[in-house]
Amino acid sequence: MTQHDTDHALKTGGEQGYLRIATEEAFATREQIDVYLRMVRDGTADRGMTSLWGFYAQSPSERAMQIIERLLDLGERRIADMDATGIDKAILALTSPGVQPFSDTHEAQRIARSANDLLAERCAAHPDRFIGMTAVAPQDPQWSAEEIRRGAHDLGFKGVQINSHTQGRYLDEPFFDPIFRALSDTGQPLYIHPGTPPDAMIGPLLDAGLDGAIYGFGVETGMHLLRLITIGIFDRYPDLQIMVGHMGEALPYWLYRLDYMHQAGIRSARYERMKPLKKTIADYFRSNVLVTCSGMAWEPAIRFAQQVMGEDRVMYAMDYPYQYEAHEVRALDAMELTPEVKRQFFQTNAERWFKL
Ligand code: 1DF
Ligand code: MN
Repeated sequence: MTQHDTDHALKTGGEQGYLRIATEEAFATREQIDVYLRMVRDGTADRGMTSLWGFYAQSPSERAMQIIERLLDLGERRIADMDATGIDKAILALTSPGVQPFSDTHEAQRIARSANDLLAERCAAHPDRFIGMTAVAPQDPQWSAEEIRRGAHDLGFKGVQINSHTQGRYLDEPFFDPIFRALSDTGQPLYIHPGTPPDAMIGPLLDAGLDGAIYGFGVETGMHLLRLITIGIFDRYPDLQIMVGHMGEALPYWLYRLDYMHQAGIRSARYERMKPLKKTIADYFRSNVLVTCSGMAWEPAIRFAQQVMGEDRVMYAMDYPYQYEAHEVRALDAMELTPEVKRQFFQTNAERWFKL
């Protein structure tokens, strides 16, 4: 294979010098989608869920129908799709927003728990292809902490995914601390996956069609990570690793300005919440943040993040089934990186940070 070959066959097995481990891969359960539909129809869904799941769960379009079908499969269909695009292993999580919008906390717990049980069973059936992340119901942090421990100790999961805000609340509130305590105790990474912005934020995004994966996901999730960094989450939990997709939700590109203005804000004591931290924001990105290229199969962005964060902190993700594109895998195979860095990107960084 030459460096610029972009029509090569995609095979699993590592003959190109690395396995491909995809780190932001989604599945759904029927009961989860049924609750989304119920909420959209009875008017209890927020505006973001009405936009996102009103579309995927009801649209007769080819995109929506295929995505629902693929989300619900944790067996042969998914493995065939992985084989066809050369994906050796998928790190799987309950699709966004998980159970986080459910107003009935017991229903949220029941559906998260049964999704975790199902995922564990499917991972055990395909141990060399599937790896799981625990789904939680942050509206009950203590229950979530116990589920994180069950995921790590009993179910064999390797991380925890939270789909950004929970009914408009952000993880920097002390209310959610039991979740960070459990992550710290189990040594597991937290993947903050996007969800649609809460009603307080979505207005001018939604009316322009910018609320979802095109842009609203990224700005809301990037803000969530910044809320955590600026409250000092990594001073409190120095070993915590937080992963974000979509090339860091644009934050690597912003690091210079973030640090300049953060420091100016601290010096002038403009905001009570904005306290001095042990490190700069850019330094936390080099010690506690990991990014994946989900949805952003774009060499310049990948190389930039490698440059500012380190080559050990940028990982491959496909975002199946939302971005199931063989040509993107080929384009990434053809990136002008040394064989060692390409292996880090596709394989060994994921092995290291998920402790596979
Ligand atoms: C979409 C994209 C939906 C991503 C997702 O989960 C998702 C989409 C509901 O295109 O609507 O995970 N994504 O991560 O880019
Ligand atoms: Mn995703």
